[in-house]
Amino acid sequence: MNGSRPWWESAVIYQIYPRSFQDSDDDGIGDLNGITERLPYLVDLGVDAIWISPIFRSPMKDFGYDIADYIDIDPIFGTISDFDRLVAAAHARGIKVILDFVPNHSSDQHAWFVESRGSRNNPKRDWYIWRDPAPGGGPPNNWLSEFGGSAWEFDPTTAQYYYHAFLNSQPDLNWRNPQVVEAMREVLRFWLGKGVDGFRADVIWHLIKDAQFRDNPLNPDYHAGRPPNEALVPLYTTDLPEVHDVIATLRRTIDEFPNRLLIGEIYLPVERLVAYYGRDLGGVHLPFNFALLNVRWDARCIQSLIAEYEGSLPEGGWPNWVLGNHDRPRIAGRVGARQATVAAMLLLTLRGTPTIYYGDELGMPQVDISRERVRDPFERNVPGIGVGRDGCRTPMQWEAGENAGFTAAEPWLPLANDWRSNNVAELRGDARSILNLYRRLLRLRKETPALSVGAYRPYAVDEDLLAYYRELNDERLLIVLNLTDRPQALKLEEGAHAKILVSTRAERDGERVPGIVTIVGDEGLVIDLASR
Ligand code: TEU
Repeated sequence: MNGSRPWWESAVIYQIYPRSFQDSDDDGIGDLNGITERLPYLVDLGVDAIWISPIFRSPMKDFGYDIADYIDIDPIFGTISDFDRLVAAAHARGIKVILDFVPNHSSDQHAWFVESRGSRNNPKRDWYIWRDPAPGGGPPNNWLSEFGGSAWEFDPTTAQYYYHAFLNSQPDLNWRNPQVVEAMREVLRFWLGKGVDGFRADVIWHLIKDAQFRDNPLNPDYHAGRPPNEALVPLYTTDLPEVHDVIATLRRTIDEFPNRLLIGEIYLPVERLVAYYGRDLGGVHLPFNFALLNVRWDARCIQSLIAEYEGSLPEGGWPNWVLGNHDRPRIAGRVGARQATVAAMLLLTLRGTPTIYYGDELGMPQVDISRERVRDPFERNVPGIGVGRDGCRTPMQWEAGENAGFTAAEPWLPLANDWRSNNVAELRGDARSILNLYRRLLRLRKETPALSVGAYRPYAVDEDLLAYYRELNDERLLIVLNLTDRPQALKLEEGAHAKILVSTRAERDGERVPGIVTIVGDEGLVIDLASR
């Protein structure tokens, strides 16, 4: 259908947070065999690829984003043979597998770091970032950790500090050292050789730090209630020009294998984000576009961010959209259950590769986590200002039975309150459910090239209503999204013979629409304009 396009341009990615998807061995934590068991669900849903958050050997201080061995599976998740079985089973069902690659930092338990901290002159010393104390004592400079406090940890064995952008158990690797680069390329080759279809690279804009270790400037816009690291502008710790050379090297490694995808996790304003496509598109294929995670839920704001993003893409750079992930509040929590259906239609009708966060297809809520059940180290370090990430990581809600079918044991995080009614089994049987909306939209995307790869063109916008075209050859679709709970009306172009293909309210599917289309509250429509 799409000729020579790479597979990810028309694909839909589904993010699995493996601890919370499906437990197969009754320890209350999800695992690889659990994912394998649930592949039929993903096929029925209609996604093309899964990205699995880290499954590698780890002390789990940051739930897998602290890796102690890049080429082994953590026993909590299973074994290498479980992994091989998962990849084979996914591929047999036409589902691609994307792994999480965490290059910026390892665990302090990684053999490389254990060696590095052992002595000042050991061969791995320069694999991490070691500095003397400041002349008067104390940390070498003012750099702050994302998870609170100084980014420097004093190590008494050698009386130097090491740098950690996140937890002190997550020392940053030194990407200015070519041996580190080579070791990490070998890690990529290991998994690529096992047939994985790509990687999502964690905090890739962090890889290179200022060679002179200059202090970061104060952030004049900082205010209380924001995470403490935002008191400084990360001028000398992130998004340095040299990072693009490192990424180009990683990309060349990916390209040693055919048809593999490199996604970069990058939180930056759009004009700096798009630089990560790289010179001559030799950077990451998809720099994750997180603009929808923070946008005000207002049609004009959304339209202008789409316009800004579309207008900033480099020639040939393929767009992508993200509505939720394991670090940010759930979409249903942000905009409410009803608007979550409109958000789903937005995500799946914009131009570019969408990533669905597990459970958003059920409208899973943002869960309030009581103090005793907090697991997230970010919340523990910086309590009480709402940075906690547990609330968007609660177990997948499969059925009305014990623990929602997620586990036979006590789940590692509590289930959301609504699991008895809001679960896959229940929603799959209800034609009007958000789950079936996701399924219908995914099917329509697959059948309609205008939706998956067609052009985007704005049609109309006011505070309440957002409308845009998706077009390819003689296919013309109009997407109309009502961002309010009040009815709206929209005049179509003259002479249109229009038919509703998908409504967020299933009962309107197939309805013919006259010159003026009415949209009920919290409704979104995909309208076929070419049909006669
Ligand atoms: O997150 C990167 C990141 O930018 C975080 O600081 C994010 O802003 C934060 O979680 C607040 O929402 C990645 C991973 O996705 C996250 O889970 C890890 O904890 C972090 O890197 C360190 O590896």
